[in-house]
Amino acid sequence: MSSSGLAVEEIKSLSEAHPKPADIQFQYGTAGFRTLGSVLDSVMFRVGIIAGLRSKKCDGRTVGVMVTASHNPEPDNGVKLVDPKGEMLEASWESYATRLANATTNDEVIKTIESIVETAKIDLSKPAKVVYARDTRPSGPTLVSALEDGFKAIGVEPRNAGVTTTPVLHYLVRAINTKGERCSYGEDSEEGYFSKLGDAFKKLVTGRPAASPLIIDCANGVGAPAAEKLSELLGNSLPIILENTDITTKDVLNNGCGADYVKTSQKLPPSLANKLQPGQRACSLDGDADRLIYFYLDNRGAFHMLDGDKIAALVAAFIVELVKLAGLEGLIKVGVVQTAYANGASTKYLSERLPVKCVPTGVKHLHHAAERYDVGVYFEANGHGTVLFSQVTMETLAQHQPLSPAQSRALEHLISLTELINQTVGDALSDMLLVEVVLSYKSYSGIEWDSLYVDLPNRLVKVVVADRNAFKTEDAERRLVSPEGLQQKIEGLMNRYQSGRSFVRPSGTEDVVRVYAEAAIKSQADELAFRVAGLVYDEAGGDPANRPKEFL
Ligand code: 16G
Ligand code: MG
Repeated sequence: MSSSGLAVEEIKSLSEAHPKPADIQFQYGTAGFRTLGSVLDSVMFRVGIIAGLRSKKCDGRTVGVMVTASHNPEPDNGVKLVDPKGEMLEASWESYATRLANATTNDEVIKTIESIVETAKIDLSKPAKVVYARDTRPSGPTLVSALEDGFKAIGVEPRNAGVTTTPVLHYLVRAINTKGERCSYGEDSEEGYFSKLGDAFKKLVTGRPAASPLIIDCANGVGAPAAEKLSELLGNSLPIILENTDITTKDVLNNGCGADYVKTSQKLPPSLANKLQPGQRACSLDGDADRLIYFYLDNRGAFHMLDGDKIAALVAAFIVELVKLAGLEGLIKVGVVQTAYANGASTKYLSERLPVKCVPTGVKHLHHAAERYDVGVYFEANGHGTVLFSQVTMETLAQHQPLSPAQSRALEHLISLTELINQTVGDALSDMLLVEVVLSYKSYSGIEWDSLYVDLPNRLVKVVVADRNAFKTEDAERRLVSPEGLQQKIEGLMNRYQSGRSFVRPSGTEDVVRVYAEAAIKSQADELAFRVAGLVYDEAGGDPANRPKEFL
């Protein structure tokens, strides 16, 4: 042990085994570190150290580490940290993680750790506890051992949660840290998670007519074993048919299936073509089961998608109704948080009924904004979201004296919803149960749910540019401030289309600029998107010889 309190020699010798690739710069972005699994070894080792430091900083409370690349292709992998309440890592620590990941030599690794310890005022004598898990990617086991070396280097008491979903890991972190407390989040095990969800669901659907079978597309990922456990527990209370459950064959993960495939291609996963009956409900999870998209085929076999916006509309309206029925109107205010990607029709539908806030893309922005409501419903259009009940709301629910059996029932339902919903993070399985509860209460099929409002046709286009950082936005990413003058040009185009809306933002996860456009008719939405993409390409100095031919 050196005078700084670090086991310098031990860190150095372990670090030796996990050298940083010379030519790669890593960045802790909106979803943590994420790139090809084959280049992430040194990052994992160093994230193990950062996790230990974070736990020490949090007075020895348990933090979480999830090894996953979510909906990305199978060769990718990634890692993200979870703070003690089960939330995403505090933003200021993202830069510490980035700095340590990019230290070039062993000496620099030590120096960077020392500098983080000093800047963040970390007491190294505190204990460090970390719970960690991985998804089903083949690169997972090796990367996890690098992570474990990092734990060893900084003296972490590790707890391996094995192969599980991202939301389960978030749940575990919160459950471990609230164990034995009045605000205990539940039993700190995967079984505890499933029984919490399952019990709440069964309570909510008791006495309701039996549901017809729901198909779950598990993206050939970690959602498959998880959904299977859930399905066993639910028994007849929700008949489930699992599809895309192959977690051993190479290259099938997220390939032609899963929530991202459905949302981006706006198509049925081909593997479901002969399985999904007209009118039957189906949903897709992503590769780590924190995103959910529903869909169905109508009587003519046409595909209809029910995305995060539709989930938000369904759920928010239901909670507002229960709050009224429970006699809590005025005491509990429900609000919704969306991003610029929310379909204009959903924003219109929701704003006519309750307060709606728009924030920049990325779960942490939505989560924090939702915390400001008594009940905050947040969803990204891509299917990531949840509902947060504030501490005051939880107390209001616990203390409220209902004046009638109807009020009492509504109150019980609200309390069960707080158990059913994973309030730490968006959770595909928990959200799926939530949707199923509302559909059951409203006696809605997918068709009735879909008809709450009609989506404006929309189009998403990627533009590869030399420097995406040249694109800067304001007003929750709805307007560009740089490159100068481009926003005016975009608005000039938008105004030419009925219900036209378009915005441009640099991606936080890929080296591209994204263009979103919507308009009253599909061909116009496409045209607007490709025109704006063309403007962006030219403005960013794109080579005319390589200009994609669809850009107008
Ligand atoms: C990340 C975000 C997701 C966001 C997406 C946008 C988290 C956990 N995930 O996956 O919320 O929708 O990035 O990607 O925050 P983009 O910046 O490439 O468009
Ligand atoms: Mg995911």
